[in-house]
Amino acid sequence: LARFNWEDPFRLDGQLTEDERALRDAAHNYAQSKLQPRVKDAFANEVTDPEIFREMGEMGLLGVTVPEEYGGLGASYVAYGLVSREVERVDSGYRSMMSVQSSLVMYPIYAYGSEEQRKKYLPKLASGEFIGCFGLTEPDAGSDPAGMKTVAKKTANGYVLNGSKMWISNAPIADVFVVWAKSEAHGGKIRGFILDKGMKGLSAPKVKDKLSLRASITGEIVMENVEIGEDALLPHIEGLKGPFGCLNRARYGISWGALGAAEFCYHAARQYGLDRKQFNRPLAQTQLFQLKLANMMTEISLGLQASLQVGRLMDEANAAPEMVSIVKRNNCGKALEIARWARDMHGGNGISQDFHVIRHMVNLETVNTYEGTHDVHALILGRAITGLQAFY
Ligand code: TGC
Ligand code: FAD
Repeated sequence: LARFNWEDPFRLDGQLTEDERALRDAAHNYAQSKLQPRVKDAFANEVTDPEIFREMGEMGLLGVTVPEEYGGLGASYVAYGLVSREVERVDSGYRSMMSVQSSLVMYPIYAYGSEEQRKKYLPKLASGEFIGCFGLTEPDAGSDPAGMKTVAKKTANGYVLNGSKMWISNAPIADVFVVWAKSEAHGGKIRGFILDKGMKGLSAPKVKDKLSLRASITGEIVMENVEIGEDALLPHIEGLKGPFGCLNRARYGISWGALGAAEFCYHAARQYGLDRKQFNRPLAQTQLFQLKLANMMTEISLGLQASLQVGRLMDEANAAPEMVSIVKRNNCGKALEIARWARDMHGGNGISQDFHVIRHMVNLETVNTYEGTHDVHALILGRAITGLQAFY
């Protein structure tokens, strides 16, 4: 009989290239040795150590898919997914820091930017010397970013920006702000702009007292008559497909990341069930406990296979956005469910920071919401299935 491995049911490992396995292992070792020891304090005290960007940069974990000439690794989207999975195995907030930098800041500068913009920003973002953020969401425009109010007005030498963005990962510590605004000079179409920290009229106050994703700093972006030159405009994209092009990549990375958090919870629940005895036998020897573990393993292994397939198609430039919606939505929803089961299976200990499962559980509430909520992705898929638009 072929052997079965409860940690890798469909032998994902054997479906990876040598380079992908090597990067995954490096990310695993970094996350376990440098991030895991920090996370309890970071989450408890709501602190984000900017040094983490430098460390990730040194390890090559920022802009994994960006070509080497701009400081990236030129690696596959599968490799990027594997890095997300390892970082989020520790905490969704750390993966958030990494994926915003990679998919939402470096990607648009690479894909939509001028050669000067690429050279100015990408190497420093790849090394972690610069921290980036991505401003799309506004207080009155979340699921419906087309409703944004931020505007760019033409001036003699460039543009002046007014508006505010809400719930922006990394913003309070960011050096580079990729901001989306309606540009009057372009018929009111959405355009991307790169803003630098310290510009007059630009501020990024911290959103305090989050009860989820506390290790990842979140802020507003407030723009009051921020004057920028023509060279701040991302020249090669117009319309909502600009930010969505970035989101396709970030959402895909999240589909792997959420399962990293789920795997942590699954492994922790299994071990807890083996160690703890009630009614004179290990909890893991009860039928209900085993049913939950079987469900966890099944959902994680199916989800990983689906993300791997989407990643392979992405590497062939042949992945449809709806495929990404399937894996973002399903993997986040299942990961949240798995974290809730794991919390329950730890009994009272499940609510203690020391066992980590409740931290993953509350983090995954955010992961299920940002980058398109669970329901918004259902509507994207519903539109693809029926041809009928149900948003409005
Ligand atoms: P719709 O009419 O569907 O499309 C407008 C234009 O965009 C194009 N497009 C896409 N292009 C590339 N990839 C995609 N996935 C695309 N989806 C749409 C589309 O072809 C069209 O182009 P054109 O040339 O015809 O103009 O737009 P809509 O306004 O009806 O959109 C509806 C909806 C719900 C699909 C969309 O607005 C949506 O996805 N809402 C969710 C918003 C969201 O995901 N926000 C994320 C903010 S960033 C974030 O959360 C970062 S957290 C990261 C972290 O910390 O890790
Ligand atoms: P809403 O759009 O108001 O949705 C509220 C509820 O209504 C949801 O359940 C939703 O599914 C439902 N709903 C909405 N429309 C419909 C509909 N048509 N039919 C049925 N139900 C509907 N944004 C950025 O731009 N950059 C970032 O870096 C970033 N980081 C974030 C970090 C954190 C910690 C959080 C919490 C959010 C972040 N976001 C970021 C914002 C995130 O993308 C939005 O919160 C998300 O897109 C949802 O928007 P909203 O919060 O305005 O909710």
